[in-house]
Amino acid sequence: MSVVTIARTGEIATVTVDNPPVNALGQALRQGLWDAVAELDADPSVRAVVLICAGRTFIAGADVTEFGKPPVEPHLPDLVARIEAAEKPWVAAIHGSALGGGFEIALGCRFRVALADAQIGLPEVTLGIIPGAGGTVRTPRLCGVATAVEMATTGKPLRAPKALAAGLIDAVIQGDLLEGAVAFARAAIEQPLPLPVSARPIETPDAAFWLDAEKAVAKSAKGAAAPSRVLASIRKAAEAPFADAMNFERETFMELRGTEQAAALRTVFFAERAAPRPAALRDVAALPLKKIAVIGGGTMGAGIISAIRDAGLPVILIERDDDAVARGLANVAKVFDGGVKRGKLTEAQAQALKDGVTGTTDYEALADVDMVIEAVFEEIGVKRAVFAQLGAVCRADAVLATNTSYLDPREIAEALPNPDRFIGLHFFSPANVMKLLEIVPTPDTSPETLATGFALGRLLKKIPVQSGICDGFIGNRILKRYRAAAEGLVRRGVPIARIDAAMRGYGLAMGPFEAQDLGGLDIAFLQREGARAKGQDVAETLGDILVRAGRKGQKTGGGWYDYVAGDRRPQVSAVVAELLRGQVAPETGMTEDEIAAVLVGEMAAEGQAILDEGIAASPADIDLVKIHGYGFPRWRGGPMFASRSRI
Ligand code: 3H9
Repeated sequence: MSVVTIARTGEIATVTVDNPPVNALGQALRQGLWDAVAELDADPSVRAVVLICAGRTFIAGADVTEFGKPPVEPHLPDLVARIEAAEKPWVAAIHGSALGGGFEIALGCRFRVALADAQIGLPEVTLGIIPGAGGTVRTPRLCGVATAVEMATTGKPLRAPKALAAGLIDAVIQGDLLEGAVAFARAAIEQPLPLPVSARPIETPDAAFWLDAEKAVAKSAKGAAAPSRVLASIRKAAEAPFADAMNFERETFMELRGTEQAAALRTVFFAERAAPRPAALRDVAALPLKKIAVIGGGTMGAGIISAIRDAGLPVILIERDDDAVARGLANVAKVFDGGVKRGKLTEAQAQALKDGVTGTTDYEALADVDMVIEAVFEEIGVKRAVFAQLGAVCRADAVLATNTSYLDPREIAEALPNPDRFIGLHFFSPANVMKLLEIVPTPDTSPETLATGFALGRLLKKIPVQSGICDGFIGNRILKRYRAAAEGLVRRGVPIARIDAAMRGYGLAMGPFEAQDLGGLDIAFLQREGARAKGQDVAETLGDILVRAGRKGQKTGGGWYDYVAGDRRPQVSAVVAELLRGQVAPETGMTEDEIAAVLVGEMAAEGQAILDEGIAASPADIDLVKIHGYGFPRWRGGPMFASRSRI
């Protein structure tokens, strides 16, 4: 079947694109559109053309799977120019998303109309590239340079009403898109036509504007190359003739397409889309999820409840007494009130989200829930007691999940009569924000229960990654090795502050020591102490020395660094130097690049061990864990990708 079909309603022709799943602009589609322009130009009965798409979306962009291969004709910039130069005006009728090359096609059309919930955007920077078919050159001619810079440097799409206000589209269609677009086209051909977008004027901001924009982009890009390159391309559009700017854009696009960063971001793009639907579970039906309960309303429980409410499901919160219920509900309310403060929610929306949470101490309330997620204190006895009660009151098919981060789920499930519906679901704090969800089945977990864990991940718009059982699962196990390696460098004489600076320079938001000061050194310390108490041979760490001296991080006024009250900026600590004296070699001259190479190499080595043991299914899964749970820079592709391509 052809990916492009043409129909005629009187003097308006309709070109329909049907190239599932997202109408990406592969070669066949580009050729089909090219031929359609020629055919309709040659048809004297046609006065205007509506371009519309079948399926869930308008053209979602270039076909990313083609990026690793040599470009094949017709090239996208030529196709956009061909549509723009068509003898009949084309009207892009947008539903779903018009992104990247899809939006560039729409920019070649004389008019753009869209359904109210459609979105348009230039997400190329999220793939390590810039638009390559006029996106940076035509967009500012419609909406002005500032809006174009915002769109193209962040990659964030705009909804149709905002796009209309910005001048990027000509109308928002209510009701049937095709009917509305045909009516729009009929009216438009009775008026003088506007200029093609390429022929419209563009403003030229002064040097100060570009300086500010460059500073802002350098700050937010944190090492990613594409945002500053897309800015340069828009500047060229503002300062050079159209054709020169198009050449500049194309050259930049072609250069970036072949870079390591683009390859990394493409790999992550496809891994993120594959993760929620593992091949092994393709034929396994998940159990329906209509009502979920969470045990424990602390920070983690409240975050999980908020995430479930955001997905529209009612939640029951169970706590051990009325005061704890009240505190838990207040923790949830704080999350939604924060949304109001940040302008993300109206008061009414926040209230509706809060109203969907029922707090109680009565386990009998769980008789009809489909899933329970336990998020109580990380202590085996406490957790077992919870599951003993759940086993007694819940439906036999209800999925029972623990949010443990370090305990062995098999030991928690020992109290359960039918452990096939038991699973580990490890959320990351704040659970309503962090994308990662580690899914940890036990040997007893049924395929349906596992599939339901993934279904929850999809429902909550998380990145679910399956992990086998080991100390810390995938993410915290690698974190432990990373921190130990960072301490190893300190022992070898590398200053703490230089290690943190190296990892920030690498693209993480924080280095390993600053991060520990923020989260608290005591949690890991207590785990080590627990293991020691059980007779395990756990060597004394530098962190142990600090905790024993009362330095647990920012909350105690100091950890690896000192902190002045009310100021979160770390200050190099003479006290720490004194405490660690004798443990630390004289200062060595390791560069920041060398430091990052060592630490990322250690992460990758632990990742390889995790793969070898069958704890993770693929290097891509490990990379998703580090990117979405631990702030590893996305454009580096994750530690496994980065070490394969030798950082
Ligand atoms: C570009 O356009 C460059 C140009 O400026 C210049 C060129 C010269 N290509 O996300 P979903 C697949 S750069 C190939 O789950 P949703 C995806 O892998 C591009 N495949 O759907 C998945 O496959 P599978 C700029 C693609 O409904 C399936 O489609 N455009 C592409 O949740 C469904 O995807 C973008 O960056 C693609 N471009 O969301 C847009 N896109 O079923 C990227 C998706 O085998 N796409 N697939 O796992 C999106 O943001 C979302 O897919 C979209 C739909 C919002 C459209």
